[in-house]
Amino acid sequence: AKVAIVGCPFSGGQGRSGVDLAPNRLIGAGLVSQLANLGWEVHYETQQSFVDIPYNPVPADSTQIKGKEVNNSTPGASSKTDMIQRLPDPDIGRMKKPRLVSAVCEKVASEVGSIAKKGWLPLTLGGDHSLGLGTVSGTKSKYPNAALIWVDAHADINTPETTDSGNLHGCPVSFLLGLTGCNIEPFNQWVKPCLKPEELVYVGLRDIDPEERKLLKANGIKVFTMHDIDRHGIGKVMEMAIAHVNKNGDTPIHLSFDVDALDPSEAPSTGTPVRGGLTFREGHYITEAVAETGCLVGLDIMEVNPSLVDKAAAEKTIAVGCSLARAALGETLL
Ligand code: DIR
Ligand code: MN
Ligand code: MN
Ligand code: MN
Repeated sequence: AKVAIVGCPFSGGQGRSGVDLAPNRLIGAGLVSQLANLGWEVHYETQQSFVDIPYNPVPADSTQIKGKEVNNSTPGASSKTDMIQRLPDPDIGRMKKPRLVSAVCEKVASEVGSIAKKGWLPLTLGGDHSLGLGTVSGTKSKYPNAALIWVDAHADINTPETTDSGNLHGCPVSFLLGLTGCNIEPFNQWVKPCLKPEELVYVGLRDIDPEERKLLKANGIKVFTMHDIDRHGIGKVMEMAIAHVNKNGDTPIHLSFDVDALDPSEAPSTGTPVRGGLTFREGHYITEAVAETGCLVGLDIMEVNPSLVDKAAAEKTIAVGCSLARAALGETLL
């Protein structure tokens, strides 16, 4: 079987720089040979320059000089990035960097879609979780009935109207569902609401905004919180989660894994850590249970930020990111 790694050095969906360093660091930790050792044919050219688009890709605290050459290229982006005249990307309503996030996600959707259409498994390395709008759109372009398992401390289901932070990494799911307020430029130029509420299940939630809570309930979306995991155990929770979206055992599954679902003791280097998260084994059990279905058609490892905390924390978080990817690709199955 073939896996194609899509490295997305992108941080524009939230406010902390460094999450764009993750793809290179995950690759540098040996992910390509690790997956090859599992028997996969691994395709990885170089990380795509998804940030080579004419909007300012740098964090809000960096200088943006309109009409001049800007010498603050994102690490990992090609040097020609420096020559691009960056257009301003002012907020639209509450949304921060809407044009940049939309343009990057559109490219990711096209890349993931074309990999899926070749019958390969796309493994997207974030970058922040706004990219999930791109990856799931790509998966859905090949598999319209695909289910989505979203593993996260957060629900990422704010709409442009409900988001308090304005950070689009808190909003990808609402665009996929086509919730009220999401039919908005620039996203409505390409996003197809492609996900039905019953095709979605969450695992690991513990930090849900009040408006998100209302949206989850109003749309009847299945959620397994940390409380549910405590009550039933991860084995039963994954049995119920998979049964919910994969009734006949033949539904294609996209797994989008935000490493902040793990407890900060296991994945400390991430932008929005929340205590009380998944243990190392619970996190791996989730990926193993999905691997066991044989239905995995898309995988994301998101929100590793190697610039946060310290070197040891970054290395630990990178290692667990690689380990989750391996487990999802069958490492621990007999
Ligand atoms: C919050 C936090 N719900 C927001 N979301 C995060 O900004 O919309 N998502 N951190 O990963
Ligand atoms: Mn997330
Ligand atoms: Mn999260
Ligand atoms: Mn996030």
